[in-house]
Amino acid sequence: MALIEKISARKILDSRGKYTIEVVVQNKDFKTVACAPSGASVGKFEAQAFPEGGVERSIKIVQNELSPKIKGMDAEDQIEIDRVIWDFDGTKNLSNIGGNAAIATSTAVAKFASKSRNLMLCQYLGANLRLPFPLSNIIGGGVHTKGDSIDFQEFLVLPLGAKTFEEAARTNVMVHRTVAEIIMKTRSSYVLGRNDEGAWAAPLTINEALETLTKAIEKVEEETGVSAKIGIDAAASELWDGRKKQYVYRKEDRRLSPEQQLEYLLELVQNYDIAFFKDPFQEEDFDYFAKLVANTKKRCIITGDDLIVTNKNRLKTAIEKKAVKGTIIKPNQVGTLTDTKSTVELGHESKIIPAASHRSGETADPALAHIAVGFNCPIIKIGIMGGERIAKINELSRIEDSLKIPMSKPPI
Ligand code: 2PG
Ligand code: MG
Repeated sequence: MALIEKISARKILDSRGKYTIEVVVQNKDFKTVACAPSGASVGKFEAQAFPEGGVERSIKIVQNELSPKIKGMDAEDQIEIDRVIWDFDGTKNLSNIGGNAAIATSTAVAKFASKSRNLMLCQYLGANLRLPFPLSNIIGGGVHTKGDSIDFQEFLVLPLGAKTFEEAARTNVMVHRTVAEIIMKTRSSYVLGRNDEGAWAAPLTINEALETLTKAIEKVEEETGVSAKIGIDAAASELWDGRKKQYVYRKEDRRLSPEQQLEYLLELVQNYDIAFFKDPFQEEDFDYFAKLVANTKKRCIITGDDLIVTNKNRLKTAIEKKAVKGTIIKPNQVGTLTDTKSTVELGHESKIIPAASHRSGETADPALAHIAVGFNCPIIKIGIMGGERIAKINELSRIEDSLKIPMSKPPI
């Protein structure tokens, strides 16, 4: 029994300098805190992060209205508490209380229960624990990067050859560093900066980014023997012009119909060692996702994020239509840990790979590391630079050290 006596909330800054919410759950013996992240490339079907009136309004609602409803409940009754949150909100997208307040409350409750049992959060959340492979953003563009940036949002590394989490994280750091060395060799007058997720904001075309990443991965593999693959996040909803029904590549000055987009993506997957491809089409296009899955000859985890938004019903549709091989798991998209878990479970049952994921606006809360391990996600999409990302990476290495659990089976 972990009796909740009080829930309070306050505003804090996220890694982009925007306000978000942290929620504190306490009784006279101890207290736990959880913080909510925020996205920039936000899916249209996600929970609404804040209600009208913003973070201040969320805080007032949590303290004055939600807190009395949860007070006196047992933090181990996660399902019940999450139901209270939904019933109290009364909308489909948590727009009254705000998805960020909901997930921070839900996560703080789980932390509270785990603390009362003296367990790490991941141990409290699940069994047969394994460590996830970190999928890290190395070269970035899209809405996470200022200026005339690359049209795709992310070029990532997935170190599937790593035998331990420590080795996996080190590989990603080395690839990040090596990419900068390669870029600076040919563009020595350029000042290389980092974007919202700590990826290099480089003046490259999509092909140049892929060539650079390929070289860096090969070089690191030569040095360390650890093999790694490429990931891409096209964040295609951000490229989509719904009126003209085209994907607009501003930097490369190209417009592609969905059919041309399909041909282009198949060509990329054929030409590069891409093992993970997220959001290749806009968030409503289950059919073209399915065409990509059906026509991809290599093993590549075609993954929905904005398409599914961690929502079980949308994942069901994607499964029926054979639209994805992987699904991004972002707890704040769906608002509670109970919902997050049931989407992950549907993924597991249907052989869809769940990849736990950070948001571009993050906090130093390490909870995502525990959620990835506790819910058996074989991949965690997380940056390898910046304190708010490293908080999760370091937490995973602490989990590795203290629980001595193995890596997940490579999902591909
Ligand atoms: C994404 C995320 C994280 P955002 O698109 O997957 O990389 O970005 O939080 O802006 O949606
Ligand atoms: Mg996004």
